[in-house]
Amino acid sequence: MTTLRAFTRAVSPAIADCELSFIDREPINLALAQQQHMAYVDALIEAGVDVIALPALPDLPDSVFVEDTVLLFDELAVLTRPGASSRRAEVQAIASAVHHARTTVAEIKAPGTLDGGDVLRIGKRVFVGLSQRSNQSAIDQLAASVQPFGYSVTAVPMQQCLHLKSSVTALSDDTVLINTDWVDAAYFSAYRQIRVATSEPHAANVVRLPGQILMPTGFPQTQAELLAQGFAVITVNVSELQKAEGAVTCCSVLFNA
Ligand code: CIR
Repeated sequence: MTTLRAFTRAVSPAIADCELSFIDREPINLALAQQQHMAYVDALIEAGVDVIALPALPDLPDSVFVEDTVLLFDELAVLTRPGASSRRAEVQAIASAVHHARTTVAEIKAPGTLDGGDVLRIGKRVFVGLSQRSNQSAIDQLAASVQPFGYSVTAVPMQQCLHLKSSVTALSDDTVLINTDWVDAAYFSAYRQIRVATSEPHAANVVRLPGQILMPTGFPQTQAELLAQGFAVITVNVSELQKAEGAVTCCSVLFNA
């Protein structure tokens, strides 16, 4: 049986200086952010995930959002080159842990930029947001790295939110949760689509765990819809991380051990 493993990284004490693109800056309660992050990690552990908890990086405000720094496929890892230059040192910080996880490690190089939050993998299909953070050069580099392993890569233009996974994530191999105001649903026509409630535009970012979906608190209508559709749902309060424009996928990199 394969073990599901995850990298996480503790909240940086500098999180107040995080990058923000689509939301206004509000004070972040650091102690609460740390507590909420610990509860998030506990939820992963409860769900049976083997968590590799990396230490906080005091000089890198956004480093809790490990998802953006590396993509982990079964066959290889791909170190990213984040679109925000303030975040590039986060990649070096995770590289040695990544080399323990995978023997083949590719890297996105300039002029490519790629945030892991823009990469949605469903089986052998890889959708990549062509966003403010991720560009065509990186998508071409990623395709060259993963196509030999049988993956197909599709660029998905999007403008209205930070990352592709702000607008769509997978609930299962055949179903996505999607905000069609932020991404063109036609790209996901091969999947059954469950739409977020119109009053909950930020609800599409959820983590698919074995047998259950992890989502933030505060999206009761979307949560009820998932339950009605037969998904088991667990929730975590990540209010302070949301003020840093994070959500639930961004705080971990899940991979098969
Ligand atoms: C940023 O703007 O880069 C961070 N403040 C938030 C990154 C969130 N990452 C993600 O959803 N994958």
